[in-house]
Amino acid sequence: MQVFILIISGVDGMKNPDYPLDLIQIVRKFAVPRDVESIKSIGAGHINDTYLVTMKYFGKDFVLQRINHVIFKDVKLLMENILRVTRHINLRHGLNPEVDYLKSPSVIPTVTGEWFFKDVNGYYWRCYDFIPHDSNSRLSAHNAYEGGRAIGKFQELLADLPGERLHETIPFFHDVKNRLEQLDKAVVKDAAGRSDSVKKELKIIADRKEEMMQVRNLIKSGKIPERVTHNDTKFNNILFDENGKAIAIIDLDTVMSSSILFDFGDAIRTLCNTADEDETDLSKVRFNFSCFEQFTGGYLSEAATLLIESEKKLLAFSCKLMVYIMVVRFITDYLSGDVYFKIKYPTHNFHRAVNQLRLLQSINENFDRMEELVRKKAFISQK
Ligand code: ADP
Ligand code: GN1
Ligand code: MG
Repeated sequence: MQVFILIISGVDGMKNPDYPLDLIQIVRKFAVPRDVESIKSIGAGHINDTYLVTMKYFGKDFVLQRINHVIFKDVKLLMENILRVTRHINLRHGLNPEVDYLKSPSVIPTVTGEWFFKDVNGYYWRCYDFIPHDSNSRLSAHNAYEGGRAIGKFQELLADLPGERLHETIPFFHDVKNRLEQLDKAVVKDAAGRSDSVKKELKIIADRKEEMMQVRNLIKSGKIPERVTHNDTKFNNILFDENGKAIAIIDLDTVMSSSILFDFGDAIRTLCNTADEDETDLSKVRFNFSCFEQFTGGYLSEAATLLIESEKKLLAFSCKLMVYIMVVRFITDYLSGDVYFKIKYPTHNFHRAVNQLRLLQSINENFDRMEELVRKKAFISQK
């Protein structure tokens, strides 16, 4: 059986098209066999629309995605980044599959040799090979270790990416100052008339601002180096096999030059939350210290030799920072009328923000032992 995935998005300007989507005609634009068995929507990503394209006889399946061009404004540059990154990882994997175990999806060209297809309505499509994986993988200490290993490996594999700096597909993506400015604007504009209802959350955000700006200043000053990083390391962007082994990292739209701290912190944000980011019962939301321990061990098993002392020292803090940034982004989107993240009900973004605030509180309660653990595992000197 062979499968293809197609991705479609739900942001303003990217609503479901008002014409019936003839997915088979879009699949036909790509250099894949003609024996398509089925095309069905898959995945729980917040940004693109993804379809699995199953083949009858070919023995390999595909993924078709509609790229969110409202968020990723220059699809050509975006695909240039993805090609460079996937080719580099797959080349290294091909040279040494035992050591460089991590795969990345290969981009399938169109029949005319392009890397994406623009339809008559202005929507952009791309096709990847489907990486068979365990679609039911659940969070566990073992997965956390493997997840850490995969993120560390990803950074290590890309540390020698030749050529120019990657294109910035979303400028200032993890720049907390930028995110706070966007929030301020959303509060003033109050497009959805919701500002009054989030006063408590805005106060918590303001109270923590100074603490969160510190890392940004270290990055700007060059004390934290820029490296090729993923920038969206949430759990469902890491694929595992049936034995819980991490086999691939997907969702490469945000691979850019940035700090490793964001990859570490963002992975912990989802891998070490005892509940899902969408959980509304806050009593279920806690920081899972043993998953943190496992993730950190796995991550350092691959990345330790890459990192410098200033990065290691901030690993624990990066978890607070990434959760804080997500609080700011979810509240901003809620105030803006839910124009960025896909939602399932009107207060979804608000509840995501509150969930992340609860997680932040739980991280604070665990922070001393997180720092202690990182110090031991990363052999940071006490000075
Ligand atoms: P989004 O940006 O919307 O999060 P992703 O690229 O993460 O989109 O894709 C959404 C989901 O589709 C993933 O979480 C995964 O389940 C599935 N998926 C995407 N690409 C592949 C692939 N090449 N092989 C297997 N599954 C994939
Ligand atoms: C989005 O695309 P997805 O669902 O993997 C977002 C991330 C957020 C995440 C929150 C390009 O990730 O930055 O952390 O939602 N991706 C983009 O769940 O904005
Ligand atoms: Mg994703």
